[in-house]
Amino acid sequence: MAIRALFPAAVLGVVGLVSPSLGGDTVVVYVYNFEFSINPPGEPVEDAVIRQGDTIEWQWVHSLHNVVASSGQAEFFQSPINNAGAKFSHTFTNVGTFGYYCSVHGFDDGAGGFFGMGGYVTVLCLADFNGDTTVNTLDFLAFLNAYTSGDPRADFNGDTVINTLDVLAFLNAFTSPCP
Ligand SMILES: [Ca+2]
Ligand SMILES: [Ca+2]
Ligand SMILES: [Cu+2]
Repeated sequence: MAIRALFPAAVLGVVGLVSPSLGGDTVVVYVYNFEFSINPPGEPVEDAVIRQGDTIEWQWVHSLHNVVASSGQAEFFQSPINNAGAKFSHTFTNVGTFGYYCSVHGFDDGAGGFFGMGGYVTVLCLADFNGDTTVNTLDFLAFLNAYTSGDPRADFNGDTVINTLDVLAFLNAFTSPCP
């Protein structure tokens, strides 16, 4: 396509795309003895990286843990002390990295972090298409690359069709200040 021809293949080739979707999705974080992770117990412990408007659903694998946002942050959430099988959700509208902890096995450090059992949720700006926490022309290139190659992530407005409305939606996000 003409748009692709504007950019050398080598440039497009190095643009990485982060897997998370573009808002409105739910990402699961497992709660178990004594970690929070997007991977189940026995697999590497990894914090969630989502985009504005996505929801984290914590799922309890083991009992007697809770989820409490560290104090002084733009996002607040707190679950009861739950048992295995429980679920708790929070939708993130602010961009940034948000600490949380289990008040049974950890505590608030008073600065957006924690001691003991805790984790972080990183929320990326919608226009941060390559997921490097900065919105710049690389995101524009990454979007164009996805668009011209028919990558499902180019369905920026989420209507299941990739067309010029997605370009407009991306440009709108790209030119809007990221909250
Ligand atoms: Ca970026
Ligand atoms: Ca679309
Ligand atoms: Cu705990």
